[in-house]
Amino acid sequence: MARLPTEEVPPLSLAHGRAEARGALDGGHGPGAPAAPRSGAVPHDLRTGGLVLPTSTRCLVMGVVNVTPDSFSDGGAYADPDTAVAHALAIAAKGADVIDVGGESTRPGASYVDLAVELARVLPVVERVAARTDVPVSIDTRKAEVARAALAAGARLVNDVSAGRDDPELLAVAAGAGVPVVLMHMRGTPATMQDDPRYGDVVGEVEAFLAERCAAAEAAGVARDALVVDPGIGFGKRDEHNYALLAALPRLGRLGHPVLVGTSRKGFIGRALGLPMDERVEGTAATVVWSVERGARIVRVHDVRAMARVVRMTEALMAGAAAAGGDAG
Ligand code: HH2
Repeated sequence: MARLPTEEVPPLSLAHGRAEARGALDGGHGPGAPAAPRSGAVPHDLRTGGLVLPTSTRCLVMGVVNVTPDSFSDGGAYADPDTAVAHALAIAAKGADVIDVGGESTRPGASYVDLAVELARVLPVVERVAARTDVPVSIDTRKAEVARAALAAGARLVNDVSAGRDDPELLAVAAGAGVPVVLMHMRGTPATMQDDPRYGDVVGEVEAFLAERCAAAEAAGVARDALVVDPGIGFGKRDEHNYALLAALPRLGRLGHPVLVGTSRKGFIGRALGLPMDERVEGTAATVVWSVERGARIVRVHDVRAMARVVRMTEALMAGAAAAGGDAG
């Protein structure tokens, strides 16, 4: 049984933003509109199905819905479709700008999920969530067939951790539907990616990879202003690689596309703090502040209410600093 009936979910309008996300409940943002990120690069907005996702002006919150038995932080919690739908609607009400539905764990060591299994996991959830909220649904998949079916069921973005390499047809599917695509860097596959990852120059290699995958997506017909890039925190990286990439977000922003950052609850936070999965919310918050300040335009998170507030407060600080003329020290 769904835990959250439709009536409890407020009507949402992306173009105008939600009351809480816009600060309307407490009198607004304070110092004014969010400041441009430190990189100085202003990424484009994302458009999908008549909606504008305002990535040129603020950092969006992508909330995670894992319809899987084995995801690294919440495996099994939302494997039942009713529970997954209720969770998706709940995170929409808590401030998610995008709801990312996935049916295949990409945790280190995870094995491939059959097409039929993945379809059976995600489709009923995408269909029901898309019918019950205006918050756009993104489909987190490496398979063209899953993307195609999810888009037909109402999804409005595609999030591919393989950046169109596992199934090149996926880019053509996104192009045909005219939807934004997240292209993420990963070394190898989830099954092998943490086997002794090494780079000569991790930032340069990830940057070159993302530029090449953007070109491949454009060659497949995806519009330039539909592309989102993601350094793939934890995907074939040691801690030192994750830290280097997080430090280099302004440089990745200069690729000219919104940068998505997914640090939520990941292992490097646990190792830095010596804390288990269920105690990483503060560590995640620190990475979200860091990422927003360095130009991330989408953060992919599990703890949506808390991280939506962290994003808004960080943007208020940035706008306040800009209004005060920058560094006061
Ligand atoms: N991280 C995960 C899954 N999908 N997509 C993007 N674009 N960026 C990420 O960093 C990213 C992602 C891993 O998190 P989660 O979905 O919670 O775990 P699992 O893959 O085990 O389902």
